[in-house]
Amino acid sequence: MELKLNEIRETALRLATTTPVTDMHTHLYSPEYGQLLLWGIDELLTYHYLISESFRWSNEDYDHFWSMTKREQADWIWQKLFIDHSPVSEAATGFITILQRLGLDVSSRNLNDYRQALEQRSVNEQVNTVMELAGIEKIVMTNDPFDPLERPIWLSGKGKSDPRFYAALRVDALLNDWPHAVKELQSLGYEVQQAWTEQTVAEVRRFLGEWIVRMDALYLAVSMPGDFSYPEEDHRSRMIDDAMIPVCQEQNIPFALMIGVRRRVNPALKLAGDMSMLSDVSAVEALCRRYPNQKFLVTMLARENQHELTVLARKFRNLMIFGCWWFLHIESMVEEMTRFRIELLGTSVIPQHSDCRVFEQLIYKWEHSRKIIGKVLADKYEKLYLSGWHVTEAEIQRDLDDMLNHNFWRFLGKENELSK
Ligand code: RAT
Ligand code: ZN
Repeated sequence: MELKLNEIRETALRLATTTPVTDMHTHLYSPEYGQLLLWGIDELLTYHYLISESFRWSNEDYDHFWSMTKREQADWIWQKLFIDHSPVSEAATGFITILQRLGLDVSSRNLNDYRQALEQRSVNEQVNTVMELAGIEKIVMTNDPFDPLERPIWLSGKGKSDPRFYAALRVDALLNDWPHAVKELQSLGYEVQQAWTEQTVAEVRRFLGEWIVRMDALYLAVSMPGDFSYPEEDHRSRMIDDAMIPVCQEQNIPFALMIGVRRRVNPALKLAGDMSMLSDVSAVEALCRRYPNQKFLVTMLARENQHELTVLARKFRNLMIFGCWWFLHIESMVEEMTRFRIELLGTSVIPQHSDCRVFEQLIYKWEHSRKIIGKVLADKYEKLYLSGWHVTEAEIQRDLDDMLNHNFWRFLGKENELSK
């Protein structure tokens, strides 16, 4: 049934906040992964986004901070960002959204009460509650065979025991730290060497193929610095051309590139010390042109790259842009990016991924973004209505299903996963 003008906004917002989501890039794990699955108040407060914000209010020695227990660090961050100042940043407001949605009394400001309330829950219970509250149906993890905590789980065959969780094979070291990758590959029994020999290429391919199969990985993923350039006479281009693309094609999976990070500009902040960096969109252009049958999932970290990248997606159907990544995952940027992506590409984008590291973050990251996506769509449907094009609720649902769920699986050629 066609919607009336005064029903459009309410319908778009309601459906945007309830449509089931596939979260196609996270750092979350299923409960089988034990300590790798982070959840609870202290993990939430020590999220690296909040760590870097807290240091702006303190001369605390970095090493002293890192020597504190997790609970002490959480107390310290709570004091700085929630008590001494108002929690108005995206990550701080997000923590408040989580408390509220979990039914905790935000106005009490009693951190120990919040801790106790969550500590009474089991991890399985919390995973179910959060997925239900956030409306998340499927979660794609980030999986690294070089991680000594993660590898044994895969080798014991338990890596993919929860059907709601999917794997993505992360290959940063192969592209960005080859000497380290060589050591890791050798220790796993692959006969590689520093020099790019035929045998090394064959062994890298064997490694990638075996781990894609073992993980049933949905895609190959890497984060790249902004100065990533392609094609070049360098290790990265050889690795991509000789090993990664051939294996992706054999296995029929996309290659995901997250471009524009400058790692550890302040090493003392550890994970919180990474910076964003302007990137060269023409590297992606060259890849899409050279490999028209290879699918690329791409996101970039600099705001300045977003428009050009969106235009590029108009030129290459093998390019799917996704998410508002990391420092762009703030309300003003999500709104700006969602609006011009829809204006340039219609609904043929994946507007958001969460990048969550702590399980309850799914609640705020998706709630904040869903509202913006609903608002931007409502503006467009209202405009259409005034021109005489009247959308139905079913059509709005179809559009949101595409953006929040189906586009990803369709791009992968795995629509069958949608009925699981
Ligand atoms: O968003 C983040 O938490 C970053 O630290 C990175 O993990 C980034 O998302 C990445 O996947 O490299
Ligand atoms: Zn990430």
